[in-house]
Amino acid sequence: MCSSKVTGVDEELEGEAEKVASDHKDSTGEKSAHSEEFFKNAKWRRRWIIIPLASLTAGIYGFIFSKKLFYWVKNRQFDQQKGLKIIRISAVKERLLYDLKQFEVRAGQPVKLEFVNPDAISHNLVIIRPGTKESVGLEVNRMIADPKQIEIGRYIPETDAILFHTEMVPPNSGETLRFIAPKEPGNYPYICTFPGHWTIMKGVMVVK
Ligand SMILES: [Cu+2]
Repeated sequence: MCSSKVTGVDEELEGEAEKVASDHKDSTGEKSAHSEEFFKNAKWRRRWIIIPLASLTAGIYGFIFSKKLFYWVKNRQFDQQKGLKIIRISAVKERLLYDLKQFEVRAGQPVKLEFVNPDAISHNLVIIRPGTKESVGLEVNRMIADPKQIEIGRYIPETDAILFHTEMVPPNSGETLRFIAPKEPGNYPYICTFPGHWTIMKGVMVVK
């Protein structure tokens, strides 16, 4: 009798263990299904961020590249023109001067002007209409009095007197200007509009 009672208890315990095991199995299975879903969602969330970001980056680089390619082709076409005049002008180190004080071009001639600045400060090269040196110079002086313009540091006044110009060229760099010489013959001054330079840093483009 005693033994049958023990057997009964054993059976009861075995049943409980099986139930616990089965519960555990269920809960583990559910948990793993949840985890899978979570990781799947995270993966998609990452894709939804990465895909537009990658597309945007590719678009920006594509735009920059196509713009550079456009100007490269345009400049190449310009440089292959018949009768192209190539002029090279350099700023003179520590002298506030250009190394070329005068050059000649034909009216309507394509001109490629390579300006280099080996000096320790910035310079530019601004080609202006005949007889406007003083008025452009005074405009530049006015700009120097404006702290905002000094912060911008460009010193290119808004005036019809300016025909062609480089930007302010930093030390040890250069900029190339490409333009068609004016049709009107005359003496076209070029000046540097860095504060205080225009009165001495100058030259003349003679159009014949
Ligand atoms: Cu200068």
